[in-house]
This record gives sequence, C-alpha cells and structure tokens, in this order.
Amino acid sequence: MSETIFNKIINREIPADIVYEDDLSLAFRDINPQAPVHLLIIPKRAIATINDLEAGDRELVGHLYLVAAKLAKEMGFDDAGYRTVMNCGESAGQTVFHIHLHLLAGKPLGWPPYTDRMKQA
Ligand code: DGP
Repeated sequence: MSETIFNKIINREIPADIVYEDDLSLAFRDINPQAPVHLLIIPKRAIATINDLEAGDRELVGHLYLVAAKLAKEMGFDDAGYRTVMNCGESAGQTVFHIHLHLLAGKPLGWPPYTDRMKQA
C-alpha cells in the first residue's frame, strides 16, 4: 500500500495537533474541521479502507471506538453527544486511504446526511 499523509503524521514528519496516542492509535485534529471539535482517530498500522479489514483487525477497530469514547469523556462532550464516521471509498468521500474514524462534536449535527435535495440530483 502506498504511504499516505497520515503515516507522515504518525512519524512526526509533518505537524499535526495530536490529542492522544497509544501503542495502537493516534488522534489528532482534522485540518479542515466540520464541527467545533473534529478529531481523526487512526490506527498506527495503515489499512487503506474498511474493505481491507480482516478478521484479525476486530480488536484494532474496536479500539478506535474506545479511544473515541475516552476522548469524548475527557473533553466533556460524552453526554451532549457526538458523531463518529468512517468513510469508505469514493462515493463516501474518502480522500485519505488510511482508515480513520472522524469524531465530530460541539454543536447539534444534522441527520440524516442524505437529503431530499441530494435524492433529486
Ligand atoms: P476522508 O474524507 O474521510 O478521507 O477524511 C480525510 C480527512 O483528513 C479530511 O477531513 C481532512 C483530513 N486531512 C487531510 N490531510 C490532513 C493533514 O495533513 N492533517 C490533518 N490534521 N488532517 C488532514
């Protein structure tokens, strides 16, 4: 798999606002935030897309969600609520091919994302 910008962030070759790190994962602020809080939680081991996950990745993916819940609690928006999203592929708008869990919080978030306007397009 070709290296992505997220590998460079993991290796500290380019800067990022890192908010959490452990042996398996890294969390940092999205460069183009879509909410007052917009974090990306990534595995340190590069996996391109959800389609590339294998049975042995169960714990790793679960770990990303546990990190999301931990950060939500520590940052104080666990009760107010937040959204986690992992885009897969072109139609979902995935642009970086190293899986990442978006964590969005800090304002009421619209739902559903597939609006009537989009249905007509
Ligand atoms: P996605 O569209 O799901 O592949 O989301 C990729 C996200 O990654 C997007 O919201 C912008 C963010 N991003 C891309 N390049 C960088 C970067 O160099 N630094 C940071 N902090 N975020 C980045």
